[in-house]
Amino acid sequence: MKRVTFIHAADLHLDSPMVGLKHLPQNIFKKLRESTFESFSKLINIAMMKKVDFLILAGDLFDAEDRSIRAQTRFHKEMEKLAEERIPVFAVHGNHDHIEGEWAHLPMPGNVHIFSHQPEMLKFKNDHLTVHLYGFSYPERHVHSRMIDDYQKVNGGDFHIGILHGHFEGSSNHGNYAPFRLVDLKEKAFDYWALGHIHKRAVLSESPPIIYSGNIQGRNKKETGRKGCYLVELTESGHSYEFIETESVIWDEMFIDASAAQTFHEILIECRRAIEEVRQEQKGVLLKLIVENITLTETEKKGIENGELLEILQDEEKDKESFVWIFELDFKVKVEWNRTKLGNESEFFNELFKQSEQLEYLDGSLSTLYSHPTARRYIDGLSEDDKKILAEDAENLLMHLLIKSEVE
Ligand SMILES: [Mn+2]
Repeated sequence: MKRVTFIHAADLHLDSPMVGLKHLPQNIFKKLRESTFESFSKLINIAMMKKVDFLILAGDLFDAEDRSIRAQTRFHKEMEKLAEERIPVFAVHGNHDHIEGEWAHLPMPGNVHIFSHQPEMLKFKNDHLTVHLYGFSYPERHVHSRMIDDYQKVNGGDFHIGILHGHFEGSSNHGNYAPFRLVDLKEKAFDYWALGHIHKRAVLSESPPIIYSGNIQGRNKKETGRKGCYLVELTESGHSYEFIETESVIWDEMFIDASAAQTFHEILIECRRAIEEVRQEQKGVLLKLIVENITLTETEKKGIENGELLEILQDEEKDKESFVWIFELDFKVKVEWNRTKLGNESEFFNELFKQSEQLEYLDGSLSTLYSHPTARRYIDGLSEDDKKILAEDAENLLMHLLIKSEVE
């Protein structure tokens, strides 16, 4: 039976600078700075261990248009490992590493096949079968046209695989590049679609598999959870795929319910328990910890408010190899209020609750930020859920301040 196996990965963003994280302890920052390379090495090891027929990289191999020499050298080395095992690589460039960028060109090893800037078909061949792979590389950063329309199936292959670095229409506001709809991909009647661009992995379709593999390493607090690649097998009778982790540092978020804790010490113990729960062997974890429903007395609470709790927890982790570093500690004191009662009693609260339910005013408040020429290049738009959370947080913050000042 004809059978082909391959690894699908995307959005390596090699040598991501990890902006704004330099304040971390040196060993943690170093691990983070190396993390894109480390996860890439893991990916290559998986490809070799599984003895796949080839590797697909669906764009954004490098983080920036200037492709650091360091990133290119490391990329080259990993590719040579695959060359020794006779594993070819099929890759496209995405919006982050488009062909026009200004960079010192290091030649690609012979086993790496890069698609040109018009959709084209490249062949993989062995003694038993032929696979047709289709793709294109970004000639420049902004490709807004529907490149999918130029993908043409070429008969004669045993399997057909599409590679596309682009935006799934309707999914988010995330850079609307080379947009496509699901029906566009399905119409092509390929056996697999290897997608790149969106960093959160997603299976858009089961049959044929249409998959965003996500990035191989999270690069900021928004890119939480497990990161990796897909190991795929296609046969004449069907297909299977499996997600495999590659990340070396995990970004995570955790909530602790502190309503039962009566002392500072009990909260500290709860935090330590949470830390052990997320700790990963051989990996680092960057954790946002949210301690909710705090009911401590003012004296017991002081150590949380003045930063001592965070300091203790960080101090315990800073020299560990498999660290859990809390980069943000939020705490919420349990304050209860009756919305209906307060609203009826006072016009002020009535107005406040009404405002916090109207999300439209947020657009106005944020418009300066979103129209700022530099800022807008780096930030995504807010979803309805994001807005709701923002409004709720604002209401909570206000209520805490108001109720606190009433008590004092
Ligand atoms: Mn990307």
